Amino acid sequence: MLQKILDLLKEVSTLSVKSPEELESFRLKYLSKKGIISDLFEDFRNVAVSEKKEVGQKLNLLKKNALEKYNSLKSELLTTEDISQATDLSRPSFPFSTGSRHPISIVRNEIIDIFTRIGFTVSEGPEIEDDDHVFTKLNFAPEHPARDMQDTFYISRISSEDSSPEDILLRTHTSSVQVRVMQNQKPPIRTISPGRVFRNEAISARAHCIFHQVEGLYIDENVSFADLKQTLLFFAREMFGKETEIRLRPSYFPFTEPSAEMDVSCKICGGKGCNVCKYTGWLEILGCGMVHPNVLEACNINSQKYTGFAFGMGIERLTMLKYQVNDLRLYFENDIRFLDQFKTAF
Ligand code: 2NM
Repeated sequence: MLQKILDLLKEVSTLSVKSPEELESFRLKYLSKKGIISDLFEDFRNVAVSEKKEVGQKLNLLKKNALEKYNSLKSELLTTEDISQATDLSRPSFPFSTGSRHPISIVRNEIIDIFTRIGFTVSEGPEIEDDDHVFTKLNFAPEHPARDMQDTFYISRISSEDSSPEDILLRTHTSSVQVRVMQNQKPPIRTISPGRVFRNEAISARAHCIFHQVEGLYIDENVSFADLKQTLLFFAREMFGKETEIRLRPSYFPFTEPSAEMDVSCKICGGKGCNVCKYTGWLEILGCGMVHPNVLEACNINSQKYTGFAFGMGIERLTMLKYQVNDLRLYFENDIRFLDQFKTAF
């Protein structure tokens, strides 16, 4: 019996299987209730007392080795099976969730993309500014209401009576970036400045104290109002579709003369009138005009030699028109249920 066990030990250690069926026959042959090892334990009763110790040890060893062999053959089989049939190695390792861009970023990138295609660069500047760059150089009169504490967030204010060049504040528009560009670059200048701006307003569905703007500036010799019109028509058609019409209405801004507000034909109803355009067929999207000579001179640009146009638009407003999400607060709350809906955009 001892010899039989020793032979079996050798047999078990060299065995291998190629299929689940072979593995099952291995189990039945050695490890089942009617298997070889079980039989040997039956026979063990009849072993002479003097041999019991040695035979017992070897028999236990055989049982242990056979079990270990079974388990290792089983896991070997599972891995080879997985790789050869069950696993597509090109699949992602597990289901994962991709992030999404914020709708404001999507629309800002779209605006940047359109203007960079026609030669505009992108300029950035500080969010914390001084009175000079936000108001004075942009031809805002000392008593202009926009300078009021009710409209502007002041960080430090030297005098509450008059504006002082040392007043430090959060920019209320990104025109301040363009003042810096005009001071530091020579015409021709073609640039847009996207960025956050801050106004001291009560938060509601239609107003927020932080929002995003893109302002544009084009300065060269002989830049005319016709150039402004064609540039903005191009922009409107790229942004809203090639059938889009524009309309300019006279307006007023301190930094431009003449000034205008631009409407685009309503894409939702095709100009027939609907809820979105308040039954007018038109949507206001930006302000624009010819840069005021006072602004050019304040930034050391010769207003006899150079002219320019500028425009400014609110990104939130364009995003609302594009996605029909009409509560501004949704853009600032970063609720995953809101953001998730922009996954297919980029
Ligand atoms: C607007 C409307 C009209 C504007 C003006 C300038 C600058 F710096 F050149 F004077 N930048 N942006 C401008 C003009 C902005 O926003 C409604």
